[in-house]
Formats: sequence, structure tokens, C-alpha cells
Amino acid sequence: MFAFATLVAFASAALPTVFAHGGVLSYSIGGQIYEGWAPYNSPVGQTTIQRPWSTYNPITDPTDPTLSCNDDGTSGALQLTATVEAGQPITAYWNNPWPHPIGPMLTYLAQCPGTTCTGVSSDTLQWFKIDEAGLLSGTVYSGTWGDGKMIADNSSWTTTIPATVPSGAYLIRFETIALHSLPAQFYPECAQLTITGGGSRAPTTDELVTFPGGYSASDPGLTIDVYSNAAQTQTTYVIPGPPLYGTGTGSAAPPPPPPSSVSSSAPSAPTGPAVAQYGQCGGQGYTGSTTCVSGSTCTVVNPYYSQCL
Ligand SMILES: *[C@@H]1O[C@H](CO)[C@@H](O)[C@H](O)[C@H]1NC(C)=O
Ligand SMILES: [Cu+2]
Repeated sequence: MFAFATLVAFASAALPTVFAHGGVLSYSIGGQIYEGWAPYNSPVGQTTIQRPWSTYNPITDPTDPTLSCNDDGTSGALQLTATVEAGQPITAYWNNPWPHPIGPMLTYLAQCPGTTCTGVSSDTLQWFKIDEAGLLSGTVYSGTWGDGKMIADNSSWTTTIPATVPSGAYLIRFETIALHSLPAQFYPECAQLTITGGGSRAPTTDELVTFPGGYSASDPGLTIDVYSNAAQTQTTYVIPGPPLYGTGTGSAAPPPPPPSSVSSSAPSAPTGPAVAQYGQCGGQGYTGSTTCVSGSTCTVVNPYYSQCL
């Protein structure tokens, strides 16, 4: 709590609007709390299961390149991954109290190729929706929304990992969309999971979307005017995004292809200053040093990422 109070004190000086917005600050899995990324602190030394994210401000364009995980898609230098069993719940906690009660809550998973999401861009993944809550009761104008339930539940949202999803490396993307003003505001953050004990029901092709790509600025669920005359009697709301996992009618999508040529990204001859333990030391597109500090070894994690371990 002290750290968060400090953060707010700092951020409020730098960003006067910060109190109106925010994001997922921590997670709870199996009784364990995982603190999230702190976007207004230095990235140096941050060690968390959450993917880095950059701002409390909302994304207001569904084609924004940061829509997958509210950042450039990369993992952190000291990225961690939490293990969760399929069928078990995971809770995300927003800054408390979350300020926007009007709009839907959505949770997505995306499977990564290989055995870890570390080093895999969230922009390259295909997402399927495992949980959603739109207009829960009443009218669009004055009813109760998923977002309102999230606030009432201690500004938190609990999603159960479906027991049927295949085991593997995943990103989980919790999102709250705010509709109190237009354009709609998107607040997505992601965390890395290893799902164990899973099933064999792969998402179907029609259940999978990219971000950006999964939403369109013309989606009825994103253009709705909650203050219109029509909204005062309207009791239906169409949640944006693909059909919920388990309800799609397409064919089963193949799992993401495994890393193709691990040898092509094997660490090359050591050059440059040594990389700290857990830092990146190789991978496709990486141009930095491939030398690790003494005591750690540059290890191929996947084609995109080698790490000093
Ligand atoms: C409510 O959420 C805060 C984090 O925002 C957490 O520290 C606290 O334990 C939660 N309270 C309950 C009763 O779950
Ligand atoms: Cu806001």
C-alpha cells in the first residue's frame, strides 16, 4: 500500500488526470498475490508476471498498436511467469476504487509458441475470450454493467481458466472498456501464465482474434450512446470481440507453431559489455551484447529470446 500511495503522489504531480484512469495493478492466483508492473517507475529491476505497460491513460482507438497489452508488445527484461492449473481462478485488481462503472469486462487468453511467452510479442498472438460481462441488469442508461460489478467486487475481477484449454504458455489479458464517454476507452493489461493440467479443446478459428484487429470502431458495443433516449429503454448490449471460447462453430485452430529453427538464434560469439543475470542476450532481431556476467550463461529460451541464466 505504501508503494501505491507513493506512486499516486508522484503520478498526480506529473499527470493531473491520473486519478480518472489506471489499470491492473496486481493479481491473485491460488492465494498468492503477484504485484504488477509499475508504469510510472523505472523499468530497471522490475520483476513481475505482468507484461510491462506504459500509461494509466485509456486507449481510445481499437486500431491502436498498443491494444494487445497497453504497450509495445514486449516482455520485461526480468519477466516472470505464474503457473496456474486449468480450472482454477485468477483475480486481477485495478486501482481501487476503479472510476468507470459503465461498460463491459472481458478476459482473453493467447497461447504462445514454444514453452514460454517471454520474448514473444503480444502483437503477434491470437486471442480467445474466456470471460465477458456486459449489461447485467436494467437499461443501458441506468443499469448495472460488468464494470460496475468489478468496482463493487473491490475493484477486482475473477476469471476461471477453462478446464478444457490445452496446457501451455499463455498471456492472459484482462480488459475493462469504459463507455461513459465516446470514443470508448480500452484498458487492457496482460500477464504471463503457464497453464498446467489442461484439456484438449483448442479454440476454434472463429474464436480467435488479434489485437488490434479484434474490435472495430463501428462495433455496436463501442459506439453505443448510453445517454441517448433509446438507451433509457434498451435492455440489450452486444459485447464486442469474438464469440466466447466454447461457443464458436469454426474448426479447431492448430496450436501456434513451435519454434522453427532454434539453431538460428543460438547465442553467437560473445561481444560487447556483459549482460546482467536474467537480461536478454540473444534472439531474432536482438543486436545487443551476447556476453553474460560471470556466473550466468546465455541460454536459448525461444527463437526470439535468449536470457542470461
Ligand atoms: C481489495 O483489494 C485490495 C487491492 O486493491 C487488496 O489489497 C485487498 O486485500 C482486497 N480486499 C479484499 C477483501 O479482498
Ligand atoms: Cu479513466
